This record gives sequence, C-alpha cells and structure tokens, in this order.
Amino acid sequence: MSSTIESVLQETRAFPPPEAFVKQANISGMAAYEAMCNEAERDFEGFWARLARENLLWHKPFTRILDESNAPFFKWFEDGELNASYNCLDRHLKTQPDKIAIVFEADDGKVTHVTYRQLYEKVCQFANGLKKRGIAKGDRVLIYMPMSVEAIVAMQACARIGATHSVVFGGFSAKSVQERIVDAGAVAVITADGQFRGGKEIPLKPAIDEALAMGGCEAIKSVVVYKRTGTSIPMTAPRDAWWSDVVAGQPTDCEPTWVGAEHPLFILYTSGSTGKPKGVQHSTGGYLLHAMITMKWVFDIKPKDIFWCTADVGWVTGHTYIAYGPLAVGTTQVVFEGVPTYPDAGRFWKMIQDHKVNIFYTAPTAIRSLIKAGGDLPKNYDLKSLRILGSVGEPINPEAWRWYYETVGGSRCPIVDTWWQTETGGHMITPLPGVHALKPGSCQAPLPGVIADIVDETGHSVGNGKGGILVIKKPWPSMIRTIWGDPERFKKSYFPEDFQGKYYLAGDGATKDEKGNITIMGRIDDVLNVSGHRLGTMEIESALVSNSKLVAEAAVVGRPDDLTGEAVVAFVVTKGPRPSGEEAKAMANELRAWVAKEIGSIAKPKDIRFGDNLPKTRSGKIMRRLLRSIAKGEAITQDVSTLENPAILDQLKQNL
Ligand code: 6R9
Repeated sequence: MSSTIESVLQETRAFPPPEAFVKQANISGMAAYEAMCNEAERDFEGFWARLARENLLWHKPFTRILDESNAPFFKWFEDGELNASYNCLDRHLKTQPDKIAIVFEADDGKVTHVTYRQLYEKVCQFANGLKKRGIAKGDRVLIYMPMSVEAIVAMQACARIGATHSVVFGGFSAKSVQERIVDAGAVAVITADGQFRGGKEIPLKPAIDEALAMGGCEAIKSVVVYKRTGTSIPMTAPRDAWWSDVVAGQPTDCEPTWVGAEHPLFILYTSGSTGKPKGVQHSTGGYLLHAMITMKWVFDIKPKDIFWCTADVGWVTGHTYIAYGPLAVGTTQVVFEGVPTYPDAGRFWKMIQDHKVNIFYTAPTAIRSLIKAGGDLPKNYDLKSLRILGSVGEPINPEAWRWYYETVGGSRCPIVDTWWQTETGGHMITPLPGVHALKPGSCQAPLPGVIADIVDETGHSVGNGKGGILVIKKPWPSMIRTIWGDPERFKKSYFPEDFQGKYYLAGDGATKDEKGNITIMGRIDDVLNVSGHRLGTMEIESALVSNSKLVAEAAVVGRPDDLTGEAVVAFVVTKGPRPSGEEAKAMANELRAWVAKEIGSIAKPKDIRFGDNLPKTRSGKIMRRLLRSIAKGEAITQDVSTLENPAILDQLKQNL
C-alpha cells in the first residue's frame, strides 16, 4: 500500500466543484464565501448575531452578543432564552409534521421510520416521564445507550426539560462510567439492557450496575432501562425502571423548559494530555447555532436530502450531526445500529442504495477498513443518489481520499474533510462543497467567522508554506465553555500563557501551503488518535500502572498504523522478573484485558513490550522520543549518551 500512497501523495491536481453544483449550493462560489468572511471581519459580532437571529427560535430574544469580560470564559447571546428540543422538533410541527425525521436501520436490517410528529411525541412523553421521576432543570443525566431512536429521544428529552446530558460511548467500561458519574455529579442514568452489533449481543445494563456498586454514585436515584435485546437482567426497585413504564400514560405534549443561551446543554468527556478525561461543557444557543449553520454550509443541506452520519452518539460527531444538527434543520437522516462490515463489507453501500442517501459522512478509519475488506464492493451497488461525501476524526490519507472520491462518489461528489474537535462543537476548517477546489488530505479553509491561524511558539503567524501550531484567534459561538468542575484546567489547556491567554490552542500541528490551504499534521500533545478516537497516553499509562500486582512502570506511545491511523504501543516494566516467550505473550494478553476493563476495548495496546527498565535520562525523565522510534521499528538516531541504561533499548526492541 505504501507505494501507492507515495504516488498519490505527489498528486497535485485540484478538484474544482462542478459548475452545476456551484450553482445550486447554499454558499455558491468563492465570491459568496469571501463576502461572508468579509462580513465577519467587518462586524464580527453583528455577523454571528445575524445568524443567531436567522437560524434559532428564541423564546426571549438576546440583546447582548459576545461577552468577553471574563475571558476566556466567553458568553454568547447570554440574555436570550430558548430550548434546544423546541428548536429541533416543535418548529417542524406546522410545516412538515409527516416528514420522516429518522430512518432507523437495525443491526439485523430491520428498518423503522419515525416522522417529526412521532419523534416530538416520543420526546415529550419521555421528558414527562423523566420529570415524574424527579429529574429537573440543571440535573446531570448520564446516557449509556446503543445507537437507536431512543438514544436520540433520551438526549432530546433531557434538553427539553433543561437537564444536562452526558453521553458515554457504549464501548466504555463500568469503571469509565463510574468516573464520569462521579465527576459530573449525575443523578440519573438512561441505558438499555444491551445492544446488537455485528450479529452479536453486547450487554449494557450490567456495566451500569457494576459502576453504581463501585461507590461514589449515591446521588443516582433513577436508572431508566430501554429494552432492546430482551435478555433478562436484574432490576433494582425502586431505582430501576423500564423505559416503557416510564412513558406509559404520559401526555404526548410537554412544555419546553426555557433556558438561558449559556445553559449547559451537555457535557462530553474526552481525553486530554493528563490521566483524567475532561468534561467538555457546551452551551445551548451557540452550540445549536453552529450545528445548524454547518448543516447548511458544509453539507449544503436541502429540503429533500437524505443525510447519513455513521458516528455513534457517544462521540461529539454523533451529538452535532445526529442528535441535534439534522433535526434542527428538519432533514431526514439515517441512523444505524450496526457495524460497516456486517453481514459483509457492502453494508454501507447497500444502505446508501436502499435509503437513497445524498450526503454521507464517515471516518477515514472506516474507509480504510472497507478498502481492505472489499475495495471493489461499492461497484455492486447503485450509489448515484450521493451528492456530498464527508470525512471526520483524523487526517485522511490521499490514497483513501482518492478511493472515496472515485469508487464511492463516482468522481462526482465533493468531499468535505471537516476538521473540528469535541471542544469546538462543530466544523471549523473544511472545504465548502460549492466553493473550494479540493485538495486531497487537506481540510483547507476556515468557515466564515472562524479565525484560524498557524503560529510559532511565540504566537506569530508562520505564513504560507510553513508549519506550526493551530490556534483559533477569536471566540466562536459553539466553543467549549469550561471543563466541568475544573475551570483552571480549562484555562491552562486551551488558553495557555504562551499566547498571553488570547488564542484557543487546538492541540494540533498544521501546515499552510503556498495557497494558504491548511493541512492537519496530528496532535502536538500526548493524545493519540486511534480509529478517530481520542486517547490520552497518560490515561492508558495510569490504567496499566493501576494493575499493581503486575506492573511497576509503564509508558505508552503511538505508532502509525495503516488501518487505525495510530496504534497504541505500551512499554511495561513488570513487578516480577521480565517475562519472555509464552509467558510474555500471556501477560500481554492479561494486560490488554485489564486496559479494556479500566477504560474500554478501544484503548487496548496493540503491542506490549517488556523491559527491566524504561529508557530514562539521568534525571529520571522517560525518553518518549526514543520509545516512539522503537515502536515504529526505526533505527535510533537520537543521542543516547544521556541514557541511564542504554542496554535496555535492545530488550524493548523485541517484539513478542
Ligand atoms: C470531531 C472529532 C479531535 C481531534 C483533532 C484532530 C483530529 C478531527 C480531523 C482531524 C485531521 C480532520 N481530527 N478531524 N485531523 N483532519 N478532518 O473528531 O473530535 O474526537 O474531539 O477529536 O481529531 O487531531 O484535534 P475529537
């Protein structure tokens, strides 16, 4: 594969949008884009205020736009009042009640349609049920659900009553759930008995029981369980209740709870450079605004479009581009329970064909695995409905880009390579389908109103043709408001003193080419990107070291991986003698299972190496750069003269 990658990397063609596409686009042509950028430059606040008035339905209009008085704790539209669920559902009741909101395809292929009116009624009933169970405005509710209509209903119902949800991906362990319940101070959990993925049944509720038994979760007074698999599970009365009982007899209307624009709509945990995940807190008004405008600008959404984002609602992509954005703009979207390779690697293409999907949004890791599992399969399906393709989560290598463009998109569909983060709330840097000539592998240009730049360590712009640190120089409405319960860490992580606390530090390195196109080079902190999932190396190290029976010390680094982008490599010093041969293999497996239990399967190290020690300087610092070279299998060219014990390098080079 690497030789093809090289040949494509030299690909210098640009892919301009077809004339006909430009004509119909919501942002039509470069002049239109530049006019919007200029408007934002001329009157930054006026620009965002105009969009907020045009897109959102306000219960009480805002009079203040941006409040910078307590920077970097910025506030947007603060004195305005609205409700996110009202903005996603009620607004469609008069205009398009019978339009399909969700086409749900289950793992086994069963399809269910839910109209906007039906979704509204489900959300209202569940919201009433939550209220009856004592959940109120400001409460935090943890959601641990399979991909389902009910997961969306749960999020929307929380929003409707002003409760702040915190969705935890179903692949995370009981321990991770417990930590998040404690950190968020949650009072209720919404979960399911289990889920189906790839023909297999995976339990969910047992992890909740386990988490709640760990202690620190005494505030949880209610656990609502949606029955998905029907496998019998223990229910603890009166704490646990079935979803069907919670909604039984509840009215199908529920007056929305109006909240201030800054009211926390949700907290979503993500990995940072230290061991403890960060609870990224988002607002209601600014967040929803960005979800809506990016649906219109980036996905060029039109009333008849069928939209499909393949993310899980446990990630930010599933929040903005499943649970909120598509509903707020009234689109029909596909929601999928299963995995791309079941029953075979043609599943995505069959679903695009069956549901006549127009806009398809997925991750490079899925694209790469589908190329590997069946690069010719898309040709067996009718994919002519496709109009736009999207990519998110990690850099897309030009090889995967070209396959996506040609084989999936028939060389007809613009690819929007959208750079953004849990913290940014929505797309930030991306080509626009009716504006930019595409450059494979590059996210190219910031959205109007997003003031992105690449700077050096002193905060000076590097200019075209150079690389540096990606920053956002002005606040934007959907930005992270704080780290839940840790404002100091928020300031330190995102508005560091290096830049006088003025710029938002994204944590990514990037380059600008001669034309100013931005290309992301990857994280500059200790965060890995495995299959588009963010994992902190420190988080995995702490998980390993918490196995005090086996592990004395551990260091974790990333290594490039053809399929997953990056792979986790762990270097471990054991408590007992260094294992070798079969014993080492068995111990590596035991440690992998341990990490899966501590964090979740996605964090399992692909490769574990054992050494009598780790390479350290005489002052005791682990030389991670050396470990990265060893992990990659590179020759060591670094100076090792400051190493305490150079002999251990040979031990660590040994693959099991
Ligand atoms: C939405 C999401 C954020 C990190 C980000 C960056 C990487 C995301 C990318 C991309 C290159 C893209 N990333 N999109 N890198 N090109 N189009 O993924 O959020 O899980 O918080 O991850 O993902 O490194 O900093 P999140």
